[in-house]
Amino acid sequence: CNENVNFNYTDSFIFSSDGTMRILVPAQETLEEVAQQLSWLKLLEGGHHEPLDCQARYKIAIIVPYRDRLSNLCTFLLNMHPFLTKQQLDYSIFIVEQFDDSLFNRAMLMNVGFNEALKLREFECFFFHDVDLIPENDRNIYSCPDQPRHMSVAIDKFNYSLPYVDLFGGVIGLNRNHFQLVNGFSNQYWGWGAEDDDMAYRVKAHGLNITRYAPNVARYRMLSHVNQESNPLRFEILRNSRVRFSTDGLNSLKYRVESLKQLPLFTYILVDLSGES
Ligand code: NGS
Repeated sequence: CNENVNFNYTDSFIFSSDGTMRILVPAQETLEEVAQQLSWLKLLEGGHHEPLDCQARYKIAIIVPYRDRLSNLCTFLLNMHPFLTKQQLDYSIFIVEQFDDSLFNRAMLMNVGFNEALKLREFECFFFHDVDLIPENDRNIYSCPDQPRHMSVAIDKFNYSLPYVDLFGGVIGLNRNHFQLVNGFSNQYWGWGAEDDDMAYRVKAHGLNITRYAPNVARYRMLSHVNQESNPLRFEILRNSRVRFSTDGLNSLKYRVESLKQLPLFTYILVDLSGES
């Protein structure tokens, strides 16, 4: 398939000719309402879509770590499905929700999403995606990256400029081999912060490069939300992260799936992380 063709059913009310997208707002913040608003896309079970008239190059999994942000989730789904469908991708969206009461472990949830997605299908590329980031330009192509790609380069919250050169948070894309090569994310970061910096270190330590699209394309809006509780230990854990790359990650991941469901707009994985520390 050619990525990013014009829709036959061009929704010019969403996409303008210069690539800028108008961000859609759910009529009501319920999943049923969003599914209704997206019924024209003819999504398949589990939030899956593939082009009808051509073969997509890769099978792509969008992995979203999640807890208690229904409002953000509704807006995310309402905007991401038309955006990804327009790019003629073969993709599925996975929402990975933390079940236990421990501090949010974003990195571990993404490791779980990777593991569980691969049990369902041979995905070749993975986009690890915060639920509060909405792309604003449809030339920001979610194709399989040759090198790890930082997608959310220019966010409105940061005046559309990169806060620091090694930032590797928000939205990133890696192919399966590279994610396995770096042993996935660390499982050690409970609470907000530094797990993405740890991943940037992993990528570099394995001789890979972080790539980016131009900031006028890789633009995102950040939705409003209550901030996660931060991790006071993060600087300490990050300081000696290197010694743990090979022992802390996909190969030490422990969790229990409480529920796995193919819902109309996404595959839902509810997971208990509390067995791991
Ligand atoms: C850094 C954090 C990163 C975080 C980035 C942007 O300070 O994990 O800010 O955060 N690193 C440490 O705390 C060591 S943001 O404002 O986008 O939430 O991703």
